[in-house]
Amino acid sequence: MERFGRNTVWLTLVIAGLILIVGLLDRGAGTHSAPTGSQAAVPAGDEIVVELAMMRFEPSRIQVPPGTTIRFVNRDPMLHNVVHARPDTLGKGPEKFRSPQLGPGDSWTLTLTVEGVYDILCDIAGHFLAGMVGQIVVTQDTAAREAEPAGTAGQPVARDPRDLPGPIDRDEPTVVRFDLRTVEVEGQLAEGITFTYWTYNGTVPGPLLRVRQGDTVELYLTNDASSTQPHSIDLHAVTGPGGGAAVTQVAPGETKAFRFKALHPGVYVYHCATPHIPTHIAMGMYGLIVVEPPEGLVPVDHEFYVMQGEVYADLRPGSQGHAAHDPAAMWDERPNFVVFNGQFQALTGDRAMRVNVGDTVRIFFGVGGPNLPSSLHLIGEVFDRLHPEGAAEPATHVQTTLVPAGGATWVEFTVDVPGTYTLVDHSLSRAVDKGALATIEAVGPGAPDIFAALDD
Ligand SMILES: [Cu+2]
Repeated sequence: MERFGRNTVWLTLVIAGLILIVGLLDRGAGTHSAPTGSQAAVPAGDEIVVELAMMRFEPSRIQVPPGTTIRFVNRDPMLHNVVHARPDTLGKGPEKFRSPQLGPGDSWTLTLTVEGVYDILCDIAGHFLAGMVGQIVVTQDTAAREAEPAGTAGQPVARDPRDLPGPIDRDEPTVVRFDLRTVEVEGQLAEGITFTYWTYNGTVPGPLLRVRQGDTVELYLTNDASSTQPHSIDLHAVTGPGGGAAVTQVAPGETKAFRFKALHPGVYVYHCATPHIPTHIAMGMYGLIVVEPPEGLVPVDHEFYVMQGEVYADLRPGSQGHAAHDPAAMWDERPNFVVFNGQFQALTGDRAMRVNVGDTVRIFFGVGGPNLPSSLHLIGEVFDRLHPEGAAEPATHVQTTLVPAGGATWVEFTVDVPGTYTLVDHSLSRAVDKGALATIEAVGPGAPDIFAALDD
C-alpha cells in the first residue's frame, strides 16, 4: 500500500512538472500571466474567479468584502482541492471550509461572511509543497490594499557582497537590536528566468548580523503582510531551543521577538525553520551572523559576504520564463542551479568584487544549502588563513576548503598579482554550468617575479 501511495505521489509530481513546462512554453509565445504572489481586490457584490492552474492559485491573494462569491476553477488536468489551512497546521488546526476534490474543469464556489484572513492550500499529494498556497482577506475596507504588490517581476535579489557592517569597535558587551523582515519577492534567477524567492529583507542572503561575544541580541522578526507563508529564524549562534525557531514562527503581518546571549565567537548560518524547512531554505531564506571575539578579527582592507545555496528551479540555466520550485528535484537533491548570493553567476562583470594588488581580503562565506556542501576554492590564489567550519583556530595555506550545508567559514588572503580571480565551488559543474561562480578583480602594478608569461 505504501509503495502504491508513493508511486502515486511521484506520478502526480511528474505530471505537474510536464504541465509547468508546457505552461511556460506557452508564456514564451507571448501570452502574459500575472506573476505568482499576485493579488486582487474586488468591489462589493461582484464575483471573483480564482484559477487553480499550473499548481498555483491565481491570483494567490485576494481581498473581498464579506458575502462575495469566490469561484475556484480547476484549469489543471489533475485533481485539486481548496482547504482552509496553513502548511504548518495541516491536519491539526480547525478547517473552516474544504472543497470536494475538483477534477479538470470543475469549479466550486465559496462565500465568506465573517471578516478575517483565511489561509488556503491544496492538500492533495503535497501540492502545497509545490507552492499551491494562497490567502483570502475578507474585509469591509474597500479602500483595498491592492497597491501592495508582491514584488516587481525580476528584481535583483543578489545581496551586494560589500553590503555588510564593519568591525565591532567596542570593548564591552552590550544589547544589540536587529529587525528582520521576511518578504517574498519576484526575483531574477538568471538572465531571462524569474523565480519567487522567500527572503530576509528582500535579498539573498539576508543581512549579515555582526555582534561581539558576550553581547545580548534582541531579534525582532516581522513577516511582511504580503507573504503567503509563515516564516521564522533559527540562528546557529543561539544557545536555546530551535536556535530561536521555537519562538519566532510568525504569520504574515505579524512580528515576534526573542533575546539570546552570543556565547561563542565565530561565523554562523541563520535560516528559516518553518515547515517544510528545506523548501523555505531553498527559496532563499538564509544568512550569516558573525560573533567577534573580544579582541576582534585581524584588520583587513576589504571584507566581502558570499553565501552558496541551491535553487531547485524547474528550468535550467539558458532557458526563459518563470521557474517554479521543483519538490521532486529537491527530493533527489539534483538542483538545476547552485548559486552565490541567490542568482546565477551574479557576482561577476559589473558586480565583481574589486580590490587593489597588495590589499588584504576577507570573505565571510556560508552555505545555506539546504543540502549540498561547498568545495570553496579561489582560482589563482591560495587562502593564507581560513577558519575551517568557522572554528577559532585558523588553518594556513589552504587551496580548497569544505564548507558543509548549514556551515560557514571566513577566509583571508592577499592578492599579489593583478587580474581576475574566480571564486568557485570546485565541484565545477555547479560553478560553470549551474552558477556558483564569482569574480574578484585585482588592479595594480604587475609582479613579474611572482607571475609572468614567457614569450619566446
Ligand atoms: Cu520561511
